[in-house]
Amino acid sequence: MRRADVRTAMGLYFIMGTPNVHNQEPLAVLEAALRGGITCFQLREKGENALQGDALLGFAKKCQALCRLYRVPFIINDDVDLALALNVDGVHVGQDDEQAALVRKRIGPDKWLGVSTHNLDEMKLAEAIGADYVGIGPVYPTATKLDASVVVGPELIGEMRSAFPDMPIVGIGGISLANLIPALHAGADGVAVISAIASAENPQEAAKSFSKEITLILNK
Ligand code: TZP
Ligand code: MG
Repeated sequence: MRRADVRTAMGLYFIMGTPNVHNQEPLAVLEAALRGGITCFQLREKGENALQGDALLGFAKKCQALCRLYRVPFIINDDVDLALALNVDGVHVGQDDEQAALVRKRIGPDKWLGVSTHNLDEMKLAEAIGADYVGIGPVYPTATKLDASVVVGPELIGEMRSAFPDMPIVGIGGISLANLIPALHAGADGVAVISAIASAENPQEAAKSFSKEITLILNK
């Protein structure tokens, strides 16, 4: 790994937990997304009816196996114990989760560490503790994360990019095929989506359409 690989992986970053999938089989949705061309996957098992304990461990292992098959990095949201137990590729934490500096100590220097940021101060701190990438958002209104903070718009991505030219940045929140261009033009290395793929009637086609558009705009 290093920054070039992380930036490439940020291109089309799919995030999913079983509560984000309706009327389909979560693993089938993940495999469809992988076939459609996602470049990174984060297991974010949160909310009502979220899996726990052995059920979560079993599901995470299956996600990991699929990601390996498609050679896509597998990131765990928030759960450092699970990340270490499975020796996954990285951990993503928000501002309310276990302190990023502590997470870095626990996971060591090699696993990717992603941090959600909402302003320049959080970005500075993320950089200082050795984050490999930051998520910036919500770029647009989202119904997926009930406790999401205020909408920052693509403008914040632009500010963060100017201040931190080399930091891998992924925009998140309410991103769809109809509105991803401003986020990319503002300087993001890619977009992270939940519902645009997890709730799509055809997740493979949805991922494929995103992938095409992103490749076109970023020349990836
Ligand atoms: N963090 C900020 S917004 C968000 C998260 C996890 C939810 C993104 O979901 P969607 O469905 O792509 O808006
Ligand atoms: Mg979190």
